[in-house]
Amino acid sequence: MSEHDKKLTVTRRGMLGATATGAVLAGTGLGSTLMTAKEASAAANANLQPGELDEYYGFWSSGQTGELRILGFPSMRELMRVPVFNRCSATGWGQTNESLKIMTDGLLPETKEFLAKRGMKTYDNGDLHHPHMSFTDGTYDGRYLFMNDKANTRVARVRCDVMKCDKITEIPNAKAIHGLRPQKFPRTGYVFANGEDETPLVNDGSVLDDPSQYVNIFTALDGDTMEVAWQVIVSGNLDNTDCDYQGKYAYSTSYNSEMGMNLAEMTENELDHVVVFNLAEIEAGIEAGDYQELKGVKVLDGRKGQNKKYTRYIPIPNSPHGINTAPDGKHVCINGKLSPTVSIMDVTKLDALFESDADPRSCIVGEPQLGLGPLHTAYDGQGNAFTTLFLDSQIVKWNLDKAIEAYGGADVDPIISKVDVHYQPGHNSTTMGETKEADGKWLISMNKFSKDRFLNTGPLKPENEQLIDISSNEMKVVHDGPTFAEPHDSIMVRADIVNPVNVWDRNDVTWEDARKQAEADGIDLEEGAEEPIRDGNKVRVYMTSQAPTFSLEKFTVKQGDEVTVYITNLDDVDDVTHGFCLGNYGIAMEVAPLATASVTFTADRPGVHWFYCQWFCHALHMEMRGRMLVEPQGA
Ligand code: CUK
Ligand code: CUA
Repeated sequence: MSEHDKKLTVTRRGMLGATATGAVLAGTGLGSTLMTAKEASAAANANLQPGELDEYYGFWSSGQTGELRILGFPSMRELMRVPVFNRCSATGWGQTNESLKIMTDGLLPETKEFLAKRGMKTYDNGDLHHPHMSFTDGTYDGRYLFMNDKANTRVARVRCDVMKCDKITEIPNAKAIHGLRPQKFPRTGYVFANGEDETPLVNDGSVLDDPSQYVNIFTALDGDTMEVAWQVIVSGNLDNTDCDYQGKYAYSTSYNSEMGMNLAEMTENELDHVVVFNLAEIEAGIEAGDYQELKGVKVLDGRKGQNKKYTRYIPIPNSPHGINTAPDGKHVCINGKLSPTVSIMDVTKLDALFESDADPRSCIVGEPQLGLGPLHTAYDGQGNAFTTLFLDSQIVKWNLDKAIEAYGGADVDPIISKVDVHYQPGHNSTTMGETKEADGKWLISMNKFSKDRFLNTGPLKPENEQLIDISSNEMKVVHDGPTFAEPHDSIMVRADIVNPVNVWDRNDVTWEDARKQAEADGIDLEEGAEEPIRDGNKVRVYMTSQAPTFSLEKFTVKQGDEVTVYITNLDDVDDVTHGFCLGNYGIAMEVAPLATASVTFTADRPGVHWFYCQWFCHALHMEMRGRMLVEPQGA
């Protein structure tokens, strides 16, 4: 691209940015398409040239699609989709034995039974809202990503070395895991998970339409084992959650302190609350035996009025939603949703609540009015906060210290600027913004509606994630990014923190079961077997793949056999993934470089069935195929 062309690109992009901020600029007489040098450079940075790499990884929720997505920032290019709670046609997630083990191991026995009656091994849908990375000492450490499933009450973990899900835990006793955050200090540690929907504590049908007996559950998992560490019964439902930089407290918003069952009941009170969880007191309570054991989990009672030191309830104006700890390690913003305010909580004042039963509101040190529908707040690490205003379709930039001074009576306006977004933002996130290393470069506004921003795709339209340059006081929208159903939250992580491998380690635990079975059969996974191993009506086929061939051009089984195909990819070249797709059998899976993958099915269709490599791997990729010969029953 010539210098001249580059300038043209920059200018066009800059004009789009100026149009997006037009409404704000119009009133100031600055609404022209002329760009300052600074604007041009910010816009240019967001517009990477071919072959240039991004500065940040974006880890993206996909809502009801049930997967995790990886984007590059600031280009906003989608780099990868990582199936988690969903069934994936490309990778075989939800069909391979390796993925089914991960998807079923952590299910409750009652769920396995329920699904088996429907002919299912696991759920094939999920609703993934909140992906967050593991922390060490207050910042991302690149080990794991954790995420919730609101639809089927689960928490999952993705390994950052291979970017695959390795654990899924169904949470007992609770219903609808929504808010989720990893412990920031000293490390993760705990993964905190909110139960959103209230149900009877033992939900076996003995209590039905008697909401006075419903409870909500807060859960802490152990991020290393993915087992539930403990649970606390609370009053009111739980929405979003976060924790401090000191390792002492976690806290959750509740939009329904009334425990109402319909809209009118749920929004009746002027004040709902934030529940604060005292981690040391909870651990002491477990030590002292102050719990009941329910479905194998130690459950403590932290309901309002119990006056135990596990929880405190802080009144917050009507239906708070997002809760976000600032990088200063001291302040926490609680977003009012139905109230135009954000309440600022000072975590250093929480000790007093537990020690001296101080007024629960004494930890609130600011409550600025910011606009209509505040949902979530992000930070720049320089004392400023960015709050999404759902109803106003704006992001408001404001100063924490000034808001605190104003609450103390000073005549100062904490609001610095506002920018229009398109349209109706839910979450926003900033680069490294939920860590103590927040760097104040970029903000993403995750807008629920895109309306007219893209070519019309019919009644179902994409969401619109807008990239905003926050390097100066005046925020600039520099890019529109359409996304499909239906991201809620995202994080942006400095690229040097995330270092995935290019090929698998042959000793990886993922195919431990395959390795054990091969050993029992006297077979080397890395060599495969020339003939299927028969064990009654169970048949095991061991193959290797090396571009452009499978080690077997054909194998023969009998109709009705339960066949397991194991494929080990011997190509230790980066980006040479093979696949195994068995035509008209509904079978397909990914076999990544140096990985083993396996799939089990019943060979109930007699005849000749071609399998092929469905991952384009070589000039002779089309030729990478073979036959499964199924002898008819009785032959
Ligand atoms: S929640 Cu969706 S906009 Cu599930 Cu984090 Cu606030
Ligand atoms: Cu191997 Cu395509």
